[in-house]
Amino acid sequence: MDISVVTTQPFPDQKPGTSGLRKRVRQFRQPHYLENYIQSVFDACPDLKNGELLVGGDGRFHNREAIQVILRMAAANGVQKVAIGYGGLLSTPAASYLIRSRGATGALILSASHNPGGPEGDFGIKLNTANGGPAPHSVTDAIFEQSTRISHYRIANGAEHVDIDHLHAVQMGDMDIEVVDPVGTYADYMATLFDFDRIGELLRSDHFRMRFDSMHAVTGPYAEEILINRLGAPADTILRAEPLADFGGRHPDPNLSHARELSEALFGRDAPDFGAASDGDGDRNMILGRRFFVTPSDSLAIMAANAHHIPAFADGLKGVARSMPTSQAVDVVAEKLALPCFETPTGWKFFGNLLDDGRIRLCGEESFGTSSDHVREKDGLWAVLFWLNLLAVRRQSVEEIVRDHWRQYGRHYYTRHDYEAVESERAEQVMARIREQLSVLPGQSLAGMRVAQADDFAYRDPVDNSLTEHQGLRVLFESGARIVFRLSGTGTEGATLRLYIEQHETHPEHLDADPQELLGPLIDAASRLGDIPGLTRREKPDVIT
Ligand code: VG1
Ligand code: CO
Repeated sequence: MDISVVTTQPFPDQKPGTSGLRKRVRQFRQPHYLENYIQSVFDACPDLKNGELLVGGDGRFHNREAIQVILRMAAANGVQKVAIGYGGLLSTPAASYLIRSRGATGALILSASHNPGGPEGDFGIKLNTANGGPAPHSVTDAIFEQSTRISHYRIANGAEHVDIDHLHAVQMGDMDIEVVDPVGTYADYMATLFDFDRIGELLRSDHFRMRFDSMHAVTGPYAEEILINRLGAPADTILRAEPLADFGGRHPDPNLSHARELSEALFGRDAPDFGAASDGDGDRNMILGRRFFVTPSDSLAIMAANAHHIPAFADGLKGVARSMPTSQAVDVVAEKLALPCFETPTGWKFFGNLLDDGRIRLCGEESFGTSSDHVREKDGLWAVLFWLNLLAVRRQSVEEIVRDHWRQYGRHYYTRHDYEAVESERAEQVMARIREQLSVLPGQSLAGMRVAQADDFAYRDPVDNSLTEHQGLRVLFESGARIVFRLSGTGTEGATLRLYIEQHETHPEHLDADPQELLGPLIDAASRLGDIPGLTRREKPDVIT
């Protein structure tokens, strides 16, 4: 095999964010850009070479080209074996499962998750390590460090284009390449976690209908295999099943505005009983009942309270965790069940140690992410199957289950307001304005509530003792209400300011309010605190979830 050692210059912007390196497609297509990053990964993580490395993506534009480059670089860097998802497709949760079940060294997942795709859209690379989870901070820092002083990369010359559309095995120099089918393996695994007999009965019965929106992203083949082929749901259950390189021109982001057809169906006449959607790479989930939206934070709490109904949790939960901005609904359940409950920074990588150490079995984020110790990623279809299993066992509607939960634990009114593509300097000014006030806020009254504590969230990992600082600014009220401000780490243009607001209501007559209305005073207080309209020049947020 003929190997080139190509001279290159560092790019200053290859710092991975909350979930991998995410940039515009056009940035990724600059000469040497992808190559520099991949070489930095191999240099910073030499262990990836000593075994099988998984490669695949959510099918977005540039996926196939990037896979061919990665194969040639892997061969030139002495990787023993690369396993590729059939057609170049590999969902993030399936990648996590395959790493664990095949004993792989890690995975390169080519995805910018819920960000739009296409030539004008985004591309991204996530690195998962041998435990199946996203690379921890220490690793992503080392990759970034390497990317700032890279001078050469290695790539195989003249290697043939590898056929990734057939299940077969080939060689590139000394490196083995195998194209694998992740779908069947993942479906088999799901069947061990849930009661497929009962879910199948529900899906085949005349009095239950569901819709699952694959958003033309990676979950289409998985949903078809599991929901239709194995569980017997009718064919019209799945919307937008075919993975497309531009996701049909839309954001593969499972929320009420981007999953428009699904929300129209679920909120329209003759609505189905259950609706769900996942994102580009299959790790997120949105859960809907008939004319009813389940907040991701509530979904996590309800899962915790009902885990005993699910075969996988027959032995109990051990503990639970949520990311800091996620509502405290799960904390209340954990307290009642006398389970430890951990609060981690945003991003799945922070759950890894807790899961590996057996301290928790269930965890989630407000951003439509929930999962368990069955993998080391959030898992969209897993969450859908959890809800289906629950509906099959409890024989109640989604709305009844949620309302029951509120009656028992109170309702955590919750909203997230996103100000997208704000000029970075202005977003920093908002954060600085709030940071300045942290020390004087305790004792003050905002929106008629007394502030108990205000801080810049830092997390001490209880397993490896590492400290992660500056993970969001929190204003905590004596009532338990919270305001949180954070800057996103997944955007590709300017900065995205996220404002998270939460208030717990337990009075039986206060369980039915409109969240935007009930939280109005806190939202106004937060907006004033950061002088958001003045500093960002935005009248209102771009996205409200
Ligand atoms: C967002 C979410 C975070 C999630 C991350 C990756 O990050 O808020 O909860 O883990 O996306 O999700 P940020 O930094 O933009 O707030 V995915 O589906 O991209 O892997
Ligand atoms: Co995702």
